[in-house]
Amino acid sequence: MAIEDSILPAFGMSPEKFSVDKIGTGHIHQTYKLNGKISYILQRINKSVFKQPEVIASNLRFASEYLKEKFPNYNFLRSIATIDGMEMAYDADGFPWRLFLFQENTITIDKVDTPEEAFRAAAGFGQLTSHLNNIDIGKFSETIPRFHDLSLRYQQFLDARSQVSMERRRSADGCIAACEQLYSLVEMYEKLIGSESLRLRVTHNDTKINNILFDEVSKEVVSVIDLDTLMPGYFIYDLGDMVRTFVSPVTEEEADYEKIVFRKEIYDSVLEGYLSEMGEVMSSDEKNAIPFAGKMMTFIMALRFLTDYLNGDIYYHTMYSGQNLTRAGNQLRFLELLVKHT
Ligand code: GN1
Ligand code: MG
Repeated sequence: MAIEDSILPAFGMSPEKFSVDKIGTGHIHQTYKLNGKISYILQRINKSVFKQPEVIASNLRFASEYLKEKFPNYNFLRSIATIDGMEMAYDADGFPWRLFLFQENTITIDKVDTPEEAFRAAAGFGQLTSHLNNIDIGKFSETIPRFHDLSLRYQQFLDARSQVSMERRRSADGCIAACEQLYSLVEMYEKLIGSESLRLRVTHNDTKINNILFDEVSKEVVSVIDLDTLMPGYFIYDLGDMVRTFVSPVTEEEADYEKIVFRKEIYDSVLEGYLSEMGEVMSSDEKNAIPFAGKMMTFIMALRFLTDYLNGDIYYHTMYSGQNLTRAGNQLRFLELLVKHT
């Protein structure tokens, strides 16, 4: 039985009315496009990563209700309810599925080509957090506990290092040493968070460029997508992941590290775009932390990719052996450039 056959009836829809394409480049969920008179996006949530999918649903409900009241024109993409009024439908294996209306005439991009794209996307992510500036953060829970906690990620790297096979250890030696040398970033992170100078906000936590839908023609931001990690966080997580993924002309998959460069005009536009929405609500302490954001998030991804390599590639989807190590090296190269230029 095709995947959609068992799940669509829960949404009151007939599978035979659609043709199905598997889409998306995400590492975590499985995403399908249902092509029909009206088209939809159907997504299976990875329940070993999101151990409490109901938390995703409740966070999104709070955000959506608040935004509907305070910013009625804001295009917040909510999933379509099942016939029982639930946010998700569960399949026979216990996986939750969600359904969204496909946004016609929109495109996503995998890398930033112009400062305008960087500005608009950064303003798009910034607007989400600034619109939620006064929402009661106490209503939100973490969908993945300590997701962007650099101390935890460093500890997970140490744990993986202590139990890695000889062979993988040897191939990863250079990356392991580079991460060890960057430990001072963990100390800086702990100091910054410990000082309580950053406000806990509702952040997106996955602000890659391909999580923005642009209008196909005007190239304006239509909406922000991939809201599973919309949860309490610090602004450095969002700004930092934008710096990480916008500023290099190549993605984290690039194996030719010569192609990784620091594009200053894009970096400046990311900051400008983000501050165009967030500038008024950020404190001066937060603004002082801006240069740390990209470094911290790039280091976290280097650690996470390396940790996964050391653990035998159990988290991120890989297509060739050593891909996680390539990703880690890519991030470490970009981090070197960030340290030099910012
Ligand atoms: C994962 O699945 P995707 O591509 O949306 C990861 C992010 C990483 C990203 C790196 C839940 O996101 O934190 O930045 O890969 N999401 C989770 O490409 O681990
Ligand atoms: Mg994601």
